[in-house]
Amino acid sequence: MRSTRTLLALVYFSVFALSCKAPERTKEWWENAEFYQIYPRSFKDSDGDGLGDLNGITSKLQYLKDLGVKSAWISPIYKSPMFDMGYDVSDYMDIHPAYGTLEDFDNLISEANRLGLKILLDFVPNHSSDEHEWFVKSENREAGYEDYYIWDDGKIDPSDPNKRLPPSNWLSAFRGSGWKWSEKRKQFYYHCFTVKQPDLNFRNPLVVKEMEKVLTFWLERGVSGFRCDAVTNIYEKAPLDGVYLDEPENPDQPDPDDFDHLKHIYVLDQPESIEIVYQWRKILDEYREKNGGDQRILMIETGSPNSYSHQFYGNANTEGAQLPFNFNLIFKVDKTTDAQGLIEAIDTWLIGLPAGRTPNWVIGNHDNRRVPNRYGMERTDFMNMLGMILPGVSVTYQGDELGMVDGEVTWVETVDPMGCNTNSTVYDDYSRDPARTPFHWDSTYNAGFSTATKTWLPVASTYQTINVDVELNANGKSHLKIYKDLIKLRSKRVMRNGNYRYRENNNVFILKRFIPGEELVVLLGNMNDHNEYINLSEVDPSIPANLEILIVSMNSEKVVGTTLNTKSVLLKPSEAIVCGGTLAFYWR
Ligand SMILES: *[C@@H]1O[C@H](CO)[C@@H](O)[C@H](O)[C@H]1NC(C)=O
Ligand SMILES: *[C@@H]1O[C@H](CO)[C@@H](O)[C@H](O)[C@H]1NC(C)=O
Ligand SMILES: CC(=O)N[C@H]1CO[C@H](CO)[C@@H](O)[C@@H]1O
Ligand SMILES: [Ca+2]
Ligand SMILES: [Ca+2]
Repeated sequence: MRSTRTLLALVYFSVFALSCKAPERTKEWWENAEFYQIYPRSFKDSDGDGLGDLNGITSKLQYLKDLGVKSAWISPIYKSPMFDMGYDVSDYMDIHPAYGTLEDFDNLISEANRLGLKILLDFVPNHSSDEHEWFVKSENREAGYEDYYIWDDGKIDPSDPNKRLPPSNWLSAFRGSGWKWSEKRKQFYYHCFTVKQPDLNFRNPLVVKEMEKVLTFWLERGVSGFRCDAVTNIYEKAPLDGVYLDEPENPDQPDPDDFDHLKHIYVLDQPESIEIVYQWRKILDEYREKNGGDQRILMIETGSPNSYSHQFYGNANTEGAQLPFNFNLIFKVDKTTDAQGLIEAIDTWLIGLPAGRTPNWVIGNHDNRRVPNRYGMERTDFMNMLGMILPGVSVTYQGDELGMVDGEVTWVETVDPMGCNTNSTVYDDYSRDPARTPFHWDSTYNAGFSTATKTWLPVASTYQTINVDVELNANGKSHLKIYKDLIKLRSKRVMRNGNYRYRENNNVFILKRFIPGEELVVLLGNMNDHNEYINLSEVDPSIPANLEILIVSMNSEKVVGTTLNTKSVLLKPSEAIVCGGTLAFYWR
């Protein structure tokens, strides 16, 4: 057994030693980047009205620079009546007045340029606000705008021929029918999200053109790309002989108003929604050819099956989005997940990943509960380590670097339509507000977010212990210091170009990044609720007897800079550590 292993190892080593000689391709800026999601309403309020704004963001770009992230994507800042917190755009080429002006935006970009940070905007193509002039004109059947949205007469109500019923059983993601009757136009329009967010009709070439103009407008103002919202919703199945087809029911969800009550074979994941991303990529590439500079990029919001999501990357003939978001660590991992479950969640994205494409890891955003609440307080650092040490791109939602926990938002304070569309008893199961409360800068009034008497959502009660100031100045460890150390670690060659393998042993998750004969980085995370011993040499003979401890989780008592004896590693429940060393030879 032993000798075959050694022999195998030698064979692998020689294969890899050879392949290592190949010159390294120069990577584009985004391929190893850390992305940081700014939720503008809650990041920093510069003028004391209780709402975050552009000047607030600009004043804090230095914070992002100090964190070490490469790029920020900003949730919508466009003019909006704010029924879905800006995901209901009433003018794609202007800034929401409470957030600032186009001039403020230009200032933000020039400050970002000065600091070497790349800014991406959220692009919301699937739907506009019903207060957008396109919708107003379309509802009035103004020439040229008639077909900007998805209009239909509906079905005749058998009990009253003067009444109409919705064209199909399609549901809104925010509960209830996805069709809304317009008294003015005497037709229904389709809205996958709130009634205030009518879906645009991308089967109309004029709409496609309008959206291309939006992309160009912001490229010219200096953005480095776009994070594209709800892309899998863009196209619906075209009506058959003028009739929209009903979706089949999903027996797993009996509540008829819940979006999951139907199997979305017609309103999600249509092939045309992939094609349009390829067209946008062309626009970005052409813009770069003409104007120079670094690659402009597309990040795609997709929670669809990987076989669909992976297609956004492009194919042998066509380039697509650089980064379709990978939400598997959000959807498939929670407090109860064991190491095997985690491995499956990681596999789900990496297996079938088209060759040469860059993986990415999202662990939080404004639609899901905070990292400690979802994964368990004790696993907070481990999840940040995982997102940073797995190969490719990491995506952090603002506050996750601090270990921010869900804020407390009462029914009366609730503003998210997903919460408001339910009732005072169950709203907390639906509302996305708890993850959207103001960012914690320091221990002063309103966590240093705003001087207002009332902020748009209440500041979470935890702000005096979880905030930037306290965590930066902590005597010992802090989530924030751990996060910054992880970003520093990412500058190592092994993290940029190294190979990777992950496995588990007695429910301890083990991830290694390595360049054979050169560098090794190992992440260990105990997913048990009891102490666990592991013998790494037994699990992976290529790991040397001693490694240096580089980064440890808050709950660890190990000391950074000391040596880890890998033949006998004791890990406390949920303890996570990152170690480094030299890799003698290749081992699978
Ligand atoms: C709130 O909604 C839930 C689930 O839809 C329902 O079971 C409950 O009866 C409702 N409560 C009130 C007070 O309306
Ligand atoms: C760890 O495993 C190695 C390789 O199998 C073995 O030589 C060593 O004795 C083990 N150490 C302990 C503490 O079990
Ligand atoms: C993660 C994300 O961006 N979610 C958004 C998807 O789109 C809907 C409608 O625009 C928003 O409400 C979500 O916040
Ligand atoms: Ca403000
Ligand atoms: Ca749509």
